[in-house]
Amino acid sequence: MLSLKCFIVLFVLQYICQTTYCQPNLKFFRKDYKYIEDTKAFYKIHTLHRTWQEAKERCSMEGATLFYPDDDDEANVVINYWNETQPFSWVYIGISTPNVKQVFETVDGVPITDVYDRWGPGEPNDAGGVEGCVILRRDGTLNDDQCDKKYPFICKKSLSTLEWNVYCDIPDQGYEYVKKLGRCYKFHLTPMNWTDAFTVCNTEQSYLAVINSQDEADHLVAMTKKAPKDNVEGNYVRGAVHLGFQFKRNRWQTIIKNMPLPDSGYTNWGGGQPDGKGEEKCGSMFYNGHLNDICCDQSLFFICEHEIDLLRNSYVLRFGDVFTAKPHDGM
Ligand SMILES: *[C@@H]1O[C@H](CO)[C@@H](O)[C@H](O)[C@H]1NC(C)=O
Ligand SMILES: *[C@@H]1O[C@H](CO)[C@@H](O)[C@H](O)[C@H]1NC(C)=O
Ligand SMILES: [Ca+2]
Ligand SMILES: [Ca+2]
Ligand SMILES: [Ca+2]
Repeated sequence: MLSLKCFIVLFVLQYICQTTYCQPNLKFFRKDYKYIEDTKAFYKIHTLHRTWQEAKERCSMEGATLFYPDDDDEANVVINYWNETQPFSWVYIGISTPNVKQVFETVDGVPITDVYDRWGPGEPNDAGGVEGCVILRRDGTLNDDQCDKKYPFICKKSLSTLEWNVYCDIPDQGYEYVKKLGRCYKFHLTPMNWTDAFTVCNTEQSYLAVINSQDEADHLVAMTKKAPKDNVEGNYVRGAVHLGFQFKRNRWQTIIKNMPLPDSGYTNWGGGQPDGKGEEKCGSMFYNGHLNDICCDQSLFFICEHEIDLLRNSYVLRFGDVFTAKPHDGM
């Protein structure tokens, strides 16, 4: 009975989604990606040089994959965009030799001959016997190169693989809808400094989480407890997560409308905090929910908060019930 009701509601929801409310959004992935209609995909040119492996991981972290051209048309379209926006001469693409030397395949395991294999003159030459990763030159030709060199790269997300997080009204499936609070959160397991964390939340159409009530604090504590963070290695500070407040204009304020922290609804500092004496200008929360000031350059886990636009998403109001079901139940 319940599942039939959910089925009908979800069906209606999807219908509304397709015809009115969600349409403008369907071609949105993240703020930092550019949609190109010709290839029906989103791209981001990363200017920070990374090794091939780092580049691949970076794209994956953004919910995308390391770009490689599917064919001549896509190579042209993307190089054209690259020519218009960035000066560098080559980028890593998602093609390497993961298994056998000189046997090139894409990051998703497709032989290079099934996609784009316009090698430059004399390539691939496996120079020095150490070239296993492929770069694309601006003229459209490929070269095998050393995987630990650092190059810019391009990430891609095709429209057809874009899933919509119906609960949160964004594509990122990493966001979890919290009914009690009427909004969504994502715990980020890649530690970053406060500034980078702020930017990452922003590109996900969200903001570095701001606690506005004890309920919200309790939820962030529970989320932090649950997050599979114990095996994350690296040089970062354990025991606290970045949050959206900072010391600015001689006071602690949230990043939302620069609201003074005491007006935010939650000011439960940890014992003795803030203790940075002006050195620690960024906001964080100890795993137990108490607030802490911390140096902005310290890497920590962090939580993004996403508000759902109730006006555009009026079905949330009308079909509030639907949120007791999973998005794909009965579909
Ligand atoms: C991009 O620029 C390169 C070098 O300036 C040029 O050889 C190439 O034809 C251009 N490609 C496209 C698709 O605009
Ligand atoms: C944060 O890290 C980035 C590198 O990811 C660096 O460029 C930036 O200067 C750092 N910011 C602070 C405040 O430490
Ligand atoms: Ca080569
Ligand atoms: Ca909040
Ligand atoms: Ca402190």
